[in-house]
Amino acid sequence: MTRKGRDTAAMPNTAWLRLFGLGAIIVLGIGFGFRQFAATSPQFPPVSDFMVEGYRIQVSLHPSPATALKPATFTVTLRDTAGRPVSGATGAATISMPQMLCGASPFTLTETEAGIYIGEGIPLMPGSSAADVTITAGDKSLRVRFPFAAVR
Ligand SMILES: [Cu+2]
Repeated sequence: MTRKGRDTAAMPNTAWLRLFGLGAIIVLGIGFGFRQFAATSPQFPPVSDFMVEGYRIQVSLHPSPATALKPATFTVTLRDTAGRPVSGATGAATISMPQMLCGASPFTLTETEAGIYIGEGIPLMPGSSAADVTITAGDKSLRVRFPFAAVR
C-alpha cells in the first residue's frame, strides 16, 4: 500500500518533468524557427557589375539596404570594353518588386562626371526589389536589372 502510494506519487513528478522538457523544446524550436525566418529577409550586395554589348556597367546603391518610401542613391558607372568612362549617355531606371504587382517607381539618371550617372529612386515597399536601368549610349540601349532590398 505504501509502495503503491509512493509509486503513484512519483509518477506525476516525472510526467511534469517530461511535460516541462517537451515545453522547453517546443519554445526553443519556435524561437529558433522565428530567428531563421527573420534572418531570411532579402540580402543583396550593394554593388553589381554587368557586361552588356561590350559595355561595362556597374550599379551601386546607397544606403544598402534602401528604406521604403525614402530616396536611395543609385550610381551607375558606364565604361567601354577598355575600361574608359563613356560620357554623353542618357539613363533612366524603374524600381519594382519582381514578385509583386505593387507598382513601379521611375527615376532618371544624370551624368555628374565622366561616365558616372546618378539618380534618386524611391522603393515603394520593404522587401525584394529591382531597379531596371536603361542606359542609351549612341544607338545602343543597354538594359540591366539591379536587385536590391528595401527595409521598413
Ligand atoms: Cu510590393
